[in-house]
Amino acid sequence: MDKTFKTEESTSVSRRDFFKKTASISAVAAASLLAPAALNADDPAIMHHTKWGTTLGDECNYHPYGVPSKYEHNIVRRTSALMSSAGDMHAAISMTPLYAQKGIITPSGLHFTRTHNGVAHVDPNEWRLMIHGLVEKTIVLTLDQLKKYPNESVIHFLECPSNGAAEWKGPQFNSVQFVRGMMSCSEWTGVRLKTILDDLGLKPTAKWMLAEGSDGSEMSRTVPVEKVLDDAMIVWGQNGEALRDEQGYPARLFLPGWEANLCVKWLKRLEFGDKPWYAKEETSKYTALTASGKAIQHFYALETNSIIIAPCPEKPWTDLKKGEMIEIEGLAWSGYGTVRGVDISFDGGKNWVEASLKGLVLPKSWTKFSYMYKYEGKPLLLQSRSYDDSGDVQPTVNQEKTVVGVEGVYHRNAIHTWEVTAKGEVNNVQVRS
Ligand SMILES: Nc1nc2c(c(=O)[nH]1)N[C@H]1C(S)=C(S)[C@@H](COP(=O)(O)O)O[C@H]1N2
Ligand SMILES: [Mo]
Repeated sequence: MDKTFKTEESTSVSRRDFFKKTASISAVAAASLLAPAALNADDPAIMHHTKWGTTLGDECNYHPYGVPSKYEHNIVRRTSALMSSAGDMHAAISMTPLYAQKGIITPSGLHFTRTHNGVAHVDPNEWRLMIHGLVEKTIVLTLDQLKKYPNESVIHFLECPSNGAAEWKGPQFNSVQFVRGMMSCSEWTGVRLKTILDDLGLKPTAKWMLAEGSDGSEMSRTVPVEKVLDDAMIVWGQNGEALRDEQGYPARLFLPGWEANLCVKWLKRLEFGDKPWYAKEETSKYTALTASGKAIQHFYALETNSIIIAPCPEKPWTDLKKGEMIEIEGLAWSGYGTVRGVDISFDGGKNWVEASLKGLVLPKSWTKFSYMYKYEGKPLLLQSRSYDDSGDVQPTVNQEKTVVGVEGVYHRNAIHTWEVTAKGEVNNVQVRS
């Protein structure tokens, strides 16, 4: 029997009538909101029984650990030989498909991954964490012992400080995944380092902490003790389950808002000292050469940034059509605090309108922004510009260039531009002013 629906006039109509009704409702909606696809009452996809509606489905537990629909097979991380050590995929980076991002949580299987010596597969029974140096009590923790500390869950982005670096001297890739995909956002679960240190006792002379990984790269970075005692964590949970191997299973360092490079994976050792260690990754790398020839060292938090993910070259929807209402959507974030707002420009930065923030607006997290726009079939230079509660605003390419020069590849947060052509195609371009 047909289900009945109440219309605005409050009359009862059959299911078929309902489809006719929607036709007239759509005409109104087209003018005010989105232009829906033309209604085709004879569309076989809606008029006939489907294969899946007339056969038995799979048993409910056919995948004890679920996987995405097979029709989503194209939504994957991607690598580029250009962002690897001479094409070797052990020292490489794979990027998150931002064009397919829903909400602010990246599915764990799509978290961007950076490895300097390949993905380590650590046996949790053999994993140990040593904490020593300028502490009253040295300890070696098993994973079980670590997890006995009270835990917290927090939502934060993680971003490689060279995200977008390939773009710096001009557009390289016609893809949002390659332009900004060295970042993801997750719910992380673990213990605050302060909680452990309250237990061990930090000596007053301790000013720096060395974190060292157990993988072949022995990734090590030094962290100022202020950050350690503020919001630094050792995390073992990601989006409701254990960390993925790629993200440092069974436990990694997590420094909210700071360069992902500092968030040492497959963590093995924390040592407290009175001066920085000047490890390889904080001398030859992860410093910023400025125009004067001097490099900036010890800059950690990632500046406010944003990127439009719809529209983008990967076409999250089909081609833009003249007269269509579209929802311009993007991600904004700041390692210094909370995103306060995002402006959108359609003319390469001459004029700006304010987008709205939607969903959760959290510190050091991705924040979604949105703007409803009627596409008139004219070429656009589409930009977003975020600002945060620390007072920072995203600079233009030229403004950033005067401060940090052109050589450095880290902490690039200049305003990004998509060109929308009169045909509705979206291209990666650079507007400098
Ligand atoms: N032990 C270890 N930790 C590491 C790395 C590594 O190669 N080994 N890469 C670092 C870099 S450069 C980045 S950008 C982040 C990436 O974290 P993800 O792979 O979880 O996204 O991990 C950091 N921590
Ligand atoms: Mo990185």
